[in-house]
Amino acid sequence: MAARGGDVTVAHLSRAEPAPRPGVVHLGVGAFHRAHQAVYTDRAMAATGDQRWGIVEVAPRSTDVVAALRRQGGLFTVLERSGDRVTANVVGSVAEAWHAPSEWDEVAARFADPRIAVVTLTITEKGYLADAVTGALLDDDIVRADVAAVAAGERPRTGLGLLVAGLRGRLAADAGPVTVLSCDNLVGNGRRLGALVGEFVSRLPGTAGPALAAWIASSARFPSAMVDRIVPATTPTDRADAARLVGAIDDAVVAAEPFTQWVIENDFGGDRPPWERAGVELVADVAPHETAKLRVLNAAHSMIAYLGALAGHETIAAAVADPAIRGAVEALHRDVLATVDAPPGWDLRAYAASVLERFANPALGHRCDQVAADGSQKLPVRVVPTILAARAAGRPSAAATLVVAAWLRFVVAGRSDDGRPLTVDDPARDALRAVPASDAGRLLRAAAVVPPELAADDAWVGDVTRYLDDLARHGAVATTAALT
Ligand code: CS2
Repeated sequence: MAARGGDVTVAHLSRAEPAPRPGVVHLGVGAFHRAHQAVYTDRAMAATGDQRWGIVEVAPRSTDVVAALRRQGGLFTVLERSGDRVTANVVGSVAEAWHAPSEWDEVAARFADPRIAVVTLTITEKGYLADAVTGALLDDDIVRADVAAVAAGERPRTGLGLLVAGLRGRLAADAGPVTVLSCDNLVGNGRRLGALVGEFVSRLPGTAGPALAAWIASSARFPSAMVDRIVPATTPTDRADAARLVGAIDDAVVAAEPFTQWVIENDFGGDRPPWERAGVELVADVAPHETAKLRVLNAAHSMIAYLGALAGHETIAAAVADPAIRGAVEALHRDVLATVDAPPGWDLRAYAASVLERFANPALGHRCDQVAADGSQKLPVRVVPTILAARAAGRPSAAATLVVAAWLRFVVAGRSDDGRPLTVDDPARDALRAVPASDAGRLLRAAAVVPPELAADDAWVGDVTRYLDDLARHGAVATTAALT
């Protein structure tokens, strides 16, 4: 397809060389995946000439990106934005793209293909179908329907269901060992995914469950990983910049910050892409990296998103330039640094400072409401552990507590302090809005983001109540004064 751009006719990005051979299946074709794992895999293949690691993209729901990638022979552009500099790189690691709901047979065949050695996932926190506090697999209609679908050999609907069905097909085809690599922001993401797959499999009726469980125990690995790159949602400006810099229309373009990091626990079931040649760190234990990243970077991101949105800032960069919000983040970082161990070779103070610098990148245009989405899934992983660690050590955690209150205020009020409506996208929204807005105890029980012992701690709930009251009366900026 061609379109007129100014006086030149511009065509879609298209591939002249053959696509790499499929070696990786990826579930969840979002912007983050394209700017992160797909780039590392592209670089690893370019650095080594080993073309066996093409990515088979599987979209559990949306069709747009699948259609765009197909149209473009799998190619897409990653823009790097920093200050007023923007550069463009075309990424060639995508071999195929499939839409699971309408093309399940093709997807199942890829899982059962012996050339596939690794399955990666970016299905977001809520895609794990786990209770955010206990980590256990949910027992709701969605999970029950998917367990029944896998048992009947039919197409599952969730990412987790697709994975289990794929593993079952792999066992049936005797396609060999596989590594399942979670790339979502959860602590112990691989271990948790392995446990959730195990719970899912144990609910399969008859002998299917034990047989699959035994095969998974012998042939599948679930290493944990820390992933990091800020990748905002794509905008029309990104498409225009890609057209200008690459000279082609790109409907799958993504824009990211220059920084990128991937630390993977070195525990693979079989072969794998030569990712270390592209800058991936392979370590024996990734837990310290995950913990530090989630509590320093992601927790601060959430704080900035909620306080920023309430204070009327559209973007993370604008919010972190507000001295009141920056001061609150520095207070949060003091709480975090007092309770977190540095990963080997890291200087946590320098890390915290570098994170603030990355957030300040004005070229990203990262919207507060994007980071604010799904707080009920994110806070238990990134913010609540700091409150619990501080409590266990007899230390205060006012800043982390304020994040919980700001999230509640954001979801329940749905308006900025000057009355403008906010985009609130959170699975707990309706449950929270059914409870009186100032009743912290009931709100916390309605959303289950903190463990029961914290929700029953009157002193802590009293702190949340006071912050909620201050946020409602005086607004986000004035409330941060209590921290500094
Ligand atoms: C963000 C993350 O949206 C969010 O919740 O905190 O997506 C963040 O940008 C990445 O984890 C950075 O690696």
